[in-house]
Order: sequence, then structure tokens, then C-alpha cells
Amino acid sequence: MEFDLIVKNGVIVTASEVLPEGLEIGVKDGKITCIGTGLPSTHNTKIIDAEGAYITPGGVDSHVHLAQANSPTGDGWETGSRSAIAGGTTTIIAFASQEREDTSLYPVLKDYHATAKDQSYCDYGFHFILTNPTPEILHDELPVMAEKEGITSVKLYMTYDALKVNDREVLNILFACKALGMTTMIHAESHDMIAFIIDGLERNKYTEPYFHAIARPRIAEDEASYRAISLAELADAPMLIVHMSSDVAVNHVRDAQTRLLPIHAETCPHYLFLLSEKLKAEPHDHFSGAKHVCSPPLRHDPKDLEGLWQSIANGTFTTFSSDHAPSKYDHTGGKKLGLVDGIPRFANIPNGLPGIETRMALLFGQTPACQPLEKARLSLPRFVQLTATNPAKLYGLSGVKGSIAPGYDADLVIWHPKAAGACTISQSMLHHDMDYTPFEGVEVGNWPRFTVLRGQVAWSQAEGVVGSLQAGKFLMRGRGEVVGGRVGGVPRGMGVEERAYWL
Ligand code: DUC
Ligand code: ZN
Ligand code: ZN
Repeated sequence: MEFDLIVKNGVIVTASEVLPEGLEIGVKDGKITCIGTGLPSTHNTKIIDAEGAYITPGGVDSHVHLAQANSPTGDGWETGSRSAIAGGTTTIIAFASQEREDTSLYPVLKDYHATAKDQSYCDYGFHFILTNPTPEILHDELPVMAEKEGITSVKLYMTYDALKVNDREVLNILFACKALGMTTMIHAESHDMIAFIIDGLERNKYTEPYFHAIARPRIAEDEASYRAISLAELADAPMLIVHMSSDVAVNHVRDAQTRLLPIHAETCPHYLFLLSEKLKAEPHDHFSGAKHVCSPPLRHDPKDLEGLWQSIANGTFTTFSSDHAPSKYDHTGGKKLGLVDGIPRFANIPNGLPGIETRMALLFGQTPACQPLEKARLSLPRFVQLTATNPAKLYGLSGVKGSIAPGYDADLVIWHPKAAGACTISQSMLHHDMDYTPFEGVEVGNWPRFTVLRGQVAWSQAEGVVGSLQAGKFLMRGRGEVVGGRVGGVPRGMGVEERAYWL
């Protein structure tokens, strides 16, 4: 066989092991066709010498907001996917969002396809955000989405007036998705607790950005996470709780997983690296805390970070996503919507942080590749599970994305050998269309030297983004895999046959 590409002299990392040094990856027609030694090359074969560096699967970022109507100043597909590829991510799954007045998902999907087509440097898929789950949508449209359109996951919100669904609707969605092998993602924060606290803060004129973190306490995430898990348990349906920020809530996930429920959890870089002090005003800018407004909010205590790092290491988290949800800071349509007649009003600040490009390096920097063993927060295989293999499995891309193995798409991150890639994150080095990064000044021990998308170099740190804007293709996804736990259990306190009476 004549290979199109051979990557030599690397150390391949998979979700289960670090392979012996010196194995070569042979690529033909965009697929990994073999891993071995002494692979034959011809004058047509491109050779990349990894020079002893680690090679990990191209990142799968399964929580990304691009071209969203409610954040018009953030990234669209071109700049968001450019930023992804420059940070080692080769697949993104972004949100096609149903507005309350949308009574069908077909136009939503058509519009979202139109924004992404030929506008992506990396491969992509869509999740639906459901805000109006009518019986027609659940029973007539979702089956078509799953079986014909390749969309096998939905996200729900338990909070926000414009987006929230009630518990009955959550149940309806869980049952419908379970039947179709779709994964239900849920934003778990208690709407009424938060609304009550915001009223009090506004009455008492505590409206600076920092009070966003006071308005959404850990107990609000704790209560909603437990409720979401209980609803999933009643429905016997797999679920992923997105962007978990605090160990208080993650404990419910751990308990559920111990009982073998198919409950999955996601966390994001900002919850592992940043604290709520970032929402306080800088001396020269009383509104600067708005840059760090996201929901759930950054937490107060270094112990919160520590608890989440433990759940990264011990397997509780299934995925590590960016939740790239960008709104420009210095823009009256962005974060400065929260400056009303010059007065800060945190409740008006758009929620969300940019982070699509920094996700991979931030986590890789905490592995033994960049840290002495006693300081490393996670192993290299765990890095691969969280950033690529698990999201690919959970969202129906098994066998195609997220692994370095024959038959998979040749999506690779080739890191710098040893410490050659160490850098300090700064806005000036990034490729998003944003005016800040929340990780300004954070040091990382390495950065992707090359990102390879289906056998083509799309990012070279020496040359920049070298892939094409039309390179990214839409991914028709299959049924999601239950990564942890299993369906078929009996909810706590119920008899084995009870469900049969009401199903
Ligand atoms: N939820 C998200 O998933 N992203 C940004 C803000 C939010 O509430
Ligand atoms: Zn959310
Ligand atoms: Zn999000």
C-alpha cells in the first residue's frame, strides 16, 4: 500500500495506553490504515517527523456555541473553527437552537446548516437546543433527525426564562430520546432559587458583575443536578449534565454512577482554572469582571477547583468541553449590554466565555507530559478519554473520531517534543474573533505543533492555519453510546414491574 502520510518518531497515546516510542501511523485517503514500524514510503508520501513528541487524537469539543442569535458579537463558523483547529480540535459539536416560537425543527436545522456549510476548518455536527418540545417535535421530528439527519443529541435548560423547560417536559424529552438512542444534555441550575436571589440583589442595589457569582450559588446547581438525575432515573435514560462547576453537585453524579445509572458529566476549563475573584473589578475598569460572567458561575474557593480536579482524575467526568460561548467584551451588543446608562447590571450581561482554542493545551499541561509525576493532575490516557474518545462515543462518532486506530479518521494532534511548546496564553496568539481570553497569563507546558484533519495538516505552529475553510464536513452521527453505567435499572424505591403500569 502507498500511504499519503506517515507520521514517524512519535509516542502515540490512546484512551487506554501510551504506546511504545517509534510506532508509525500510516494514512491513506484521510483514514488511519495502519500503525506499525518501517512503513514504506514513495515520493508521493508526506512524512511528518514527530521528533519524539506525543501524538494524541484530534480533539472532539462537544460543547460549542457558534453563530448563535443570542450572542451576535461572538464567533461565527469561520473564526470559531479556525480557533478550534489552531488549538488541536478537529471536531466540534455546536448548537442549533430552537426559539420558543419555532414549532418545527426543520427550518432551524436548515438555517444552521446554511451558516456552517463551507465555513468550517474542522469537522462538525449539531446538537439541538430544545425550548419548545411539542408532541409533534418529539414523536414525528426527532426520529427523522436521529435516523436521517445525523443529529443524535439535544440540550435542555432548567433555567433562563427564554429557554427553560419544566420537569414534565424534561421527562417527555428523556423518554423520546432514549427510544431513539439520543443523548440528552442538561443545564442544571435551579431557576427559581436564582430568580429569587437576583430580585433581592437588585432590590439592594448589588448589581456589579461580581454579584453574578452570588446570584447562582452552588446549592442552585446542587438541587437541579439531583433533580435532573432523578428524572433520568425515572425515565431510565442516559443523560449528561453539562458544564459542572462544583463538587457539591458532582457528588450526585458520583453517587448515581456508583449505582450504575447512565449519568454522565462534563466540566470545562474555566471551572478548573479560574475562581470568582475574576469577576471583581480591575483598578482601571470597574466593569472588567463581566469578561468572566458564565453560568454556572466561577466558584469562590480553591477547594472547588481541587474537587473538580479529583473528578477529572477519578473518572467521574466523561467529557471536558470548552463551552465556547463568546460575547465580545468591549461591545455594546456584547458584555456591555450589562452597562445600563453607565450602571453595571450583572443580570443583563450575556453569559459565556471563549475557550475553544485553549481547551486542549490547558488540560495537556496538567499531564505527566508537562508536569513531574507527583504534580500531574491526570494521566495521558485520561486526557485522551476526556478530550476525544469519550465525547466521540457518547455522541455517536465511535469508529470514526476520537481514537488513533486503523479505520478511524486521521485526526491527530502532534505536540512539541518535551518543553519546546511551553507558552503563556495571551489574546494576541489566539485565532478567535474575540477581544479577550479569560485565560490571559496562564502558562501551559505545550501547544499543538501540528493539527491534522483527515490526513491533511490544518495547523502548523510554524506556519499558522494552513487548512482550508471548506475542509470541515458535516458529520452524520449515529446512536450515542452509554459510556458509563447502563440502562435497564429500577429506580430507587420502585418495584421491578412498576413502570409497566404507566408506560
Ligand atoms: N449555558 C451554556 O451552555 N453556555 C453558556 C451559557 C449557558 O448558560
Ligand atoms: Zn448551559
Ligand atoms: Zn454552552
